[in-house]
Amino acid sequence: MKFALATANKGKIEEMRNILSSLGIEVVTRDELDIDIEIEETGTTFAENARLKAIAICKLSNMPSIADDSGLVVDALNGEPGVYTSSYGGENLTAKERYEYLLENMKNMEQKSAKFVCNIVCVFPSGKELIATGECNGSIATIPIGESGFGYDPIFIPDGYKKTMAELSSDEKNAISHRGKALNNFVELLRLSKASGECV
Ligand code: ITT
Repeated sequence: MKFALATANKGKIEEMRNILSSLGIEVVTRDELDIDIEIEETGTTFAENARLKAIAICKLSNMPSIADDSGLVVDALNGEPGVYTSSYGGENLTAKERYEYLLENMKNMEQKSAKFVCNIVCVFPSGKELIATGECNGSIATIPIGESGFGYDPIFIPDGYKKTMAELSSDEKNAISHRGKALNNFVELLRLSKASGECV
């Protein structure tokens, strides 16, 4: 079975494709399907937004569709930017400008703890839905370091590491990341639902 990926974010697409192919799941992207639409993320939770994206792409592709909604939850900022991570600091900023804005807001905060959260929702043409989550705990760095990954990786230090997510190789990141965990959980659910004879 082939799955459509509902994300338009190139960093996510690369990671999702690598992780899912290592788990035996083949995916096609929106670009490959020639689907060019803006999906409004009007939900107030990661799960709601992932569901909106998966439903939209499932309708257009008529394929089982996997959506990722994710973000950075910072304790000292009362959970911000959370579901608004992709637009934190305003519209039309670069990824670098967004994490610089976050670093500025964290400048005088002693508490640096944070986590990346990922919700994966898969919607099937039958209407069946699977949802899986993953989290990666860590802390916010004082200065950005590293070139790998995307988004806020240069300012996020995973627990147990002395380097940022952007200093890890893609395999190292995928093994511990919120997305890696959520996708592993999703594939486990998919296998269970197939094994139990549920029609997907
Ligand atoms: P799609 O909706 O098309 O999937 P998006 O970038 O808008 O792409 P989200 O609404 O889920 O996706 O926004 C999540 C943001 O959180 C994303 O833009 C990144 O800035 C950040 N983010 C999520 N996962 C990340 C990761 O692994 N490393 C760094 N930043 C991440």
